[in-house]
Amino acid sequence: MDRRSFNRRLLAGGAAAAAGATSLSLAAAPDTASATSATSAAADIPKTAPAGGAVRHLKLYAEKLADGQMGYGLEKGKATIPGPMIELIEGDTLHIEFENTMDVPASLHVHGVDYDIASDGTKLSRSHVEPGGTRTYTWRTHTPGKRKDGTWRPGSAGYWHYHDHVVGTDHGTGGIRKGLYGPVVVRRKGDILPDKQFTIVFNDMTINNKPAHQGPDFQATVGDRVEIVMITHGEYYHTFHMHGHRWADNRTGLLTGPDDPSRVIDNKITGPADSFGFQIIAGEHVGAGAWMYHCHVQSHSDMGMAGLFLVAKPDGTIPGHEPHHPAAEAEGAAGEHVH
Ligand SMILES: [Cu+2]
Repeated sequence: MDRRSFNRRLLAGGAAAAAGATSLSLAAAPDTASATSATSAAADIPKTAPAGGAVRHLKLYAEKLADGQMGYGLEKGKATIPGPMIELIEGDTLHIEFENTMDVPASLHVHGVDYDIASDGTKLSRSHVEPGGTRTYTWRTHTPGKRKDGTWRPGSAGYWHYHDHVVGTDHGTGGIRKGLYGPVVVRRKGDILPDKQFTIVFNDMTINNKPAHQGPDFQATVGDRVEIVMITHGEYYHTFHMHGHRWADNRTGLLTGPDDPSRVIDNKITGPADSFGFQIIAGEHVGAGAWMYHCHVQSHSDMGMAGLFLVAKPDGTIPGHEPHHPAAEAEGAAGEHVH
């Protein structure tokens, strides 16, 4: 799928229930359609997140996949690994009607946002879901502000994630290992919105539960504002490295000005259940190409924890790149969220 149809798809997929939609994006909020309607590249003024405060609803399924793995999906039969991107703005509330279509108990547990103990998604709090069952989980978010005692209360904005907490063990070790995880992005009013989003999960020695040495690969066009959401799960510590692109090690990955003290990096250590995200301009100062991203623990990259960030010229070509796995690449090109 090329960049234009991707953007149209995001728009067309405004309602999570729309056929084929596998992400809950900001476009889902009726009053924010204009915020994501542009097919603009970074040369134009970037669109920003509107104010939050919406109450939203989502249906989410846990499913067994044909290969024995497990995934979350917005429609029956459409589960993916990672699960769908769930995007909110500080102040939003999200009710998720979660259906467990599998033959083992499962749940939905989230990091970073606010929830009552009834939405904890653990057996301990009896907030899991038996096979064939349904449960509504409610996630709330808030803006930053001052507490009555004068101290600062952080807002919910950040790059977070959700996962099963029940399959295999009471900590969801089996569910996470098999693919029951996904990204959550909570934005602050005024945050810059990306043209494209990709989720990269280092899960044990895999990336997105794919076989070693098989990506996943992601595709963009020079100038696209690309958002990477990076999550780690499993048993190991990793270092996430991207070739040719750098970001700021802060909440958004962006600098706010010339005096912003955030450190600019291209490599970050990350351990189980960590998550972070950032935006880059594809090919900025470096041009089109098959830019590698990988775990920089040497034995891990040697064992196949590597993929490609394919940055195409406006005419669609990627200099020097010959696809090794055309099928896998097509999937990567579409992104994990827009199948
Ligand atoms: Cu590693």
